[in-house]
Amino acid sequence: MADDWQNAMDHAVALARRAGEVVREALQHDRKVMTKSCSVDLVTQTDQKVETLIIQSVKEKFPTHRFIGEESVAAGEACVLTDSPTWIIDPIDGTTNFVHAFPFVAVSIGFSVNKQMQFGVVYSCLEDKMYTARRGNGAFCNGEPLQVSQQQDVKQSMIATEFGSSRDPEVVEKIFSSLKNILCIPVHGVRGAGTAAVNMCLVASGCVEAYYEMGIHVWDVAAGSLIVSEAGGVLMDVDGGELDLMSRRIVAANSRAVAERLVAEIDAFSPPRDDAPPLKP
Ligand code: LIP
Repeated sequence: MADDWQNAMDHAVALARRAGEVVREALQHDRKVMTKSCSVDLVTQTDQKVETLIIQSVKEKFPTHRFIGEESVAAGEACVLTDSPTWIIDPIDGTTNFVHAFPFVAVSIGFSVNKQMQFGVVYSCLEDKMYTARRGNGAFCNGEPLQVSQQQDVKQSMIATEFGSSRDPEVVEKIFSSLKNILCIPVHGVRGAGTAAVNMCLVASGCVEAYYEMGIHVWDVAAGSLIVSEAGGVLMDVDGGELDLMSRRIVAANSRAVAERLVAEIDAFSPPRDDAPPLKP
């Protein structure tokens, strides 16, 4: 069975590279933008094209596997994680960046079995950085091993986060109060690449000590979560409990000390879960 997962991972890496070519090409002349849940929740034809490319290819090679894909869920498919081998796909993580040609855009492919991530692939396609992790085998960027930062003092740390795509004033209030609390610890700085997947790879690479966000989705963080833990990092919920990939909340850090210090400052809220049953019309 182990070899099967390695085959699947090799296929994921090849697909992420092919998807990256499509994204780079589209960036030159095909950024027609549409909206999803609200006017700032963007999608493009390229998101849909790349997701279809990945899912069709995986279906041919691994016909029994299941999928959770950002655009398939937006089109009405269920977002349920079962024990079956499941590909969790964000065809373009950083769609807003893509629309504005802000140069951080990633293809994110996670693979879970028995609700446990087995491998994660994040291709930051404009930087040509291929981040990979296989459970128990470490994390890599373009084949070079990754290691989280050894900094234990949050006051010497750089933190990554995002503002997300909700403009609900209560949500924005909590995002800003968390940000203010964390800035004023004080930390060295706060950054955001505009993609959850790349932010998590920056934690794995030791460039930032931690990343937190409320409002992300399972496809944004599934692959990155394994890349962080295989690089020696820790994952938890924003309340300090165990990470639940469907809860739309995450802290990914180099150490428990830094993660728990951030948790103490986060003004938490609970967005509707990714696996919540659809609202009745
Ligand atoms: C986006 C992220 C971004 C985050 C948004 C959103 P998309 O993903 O990765 O960093 O702030 O909440 O989920 O929509 O570009 O795949």
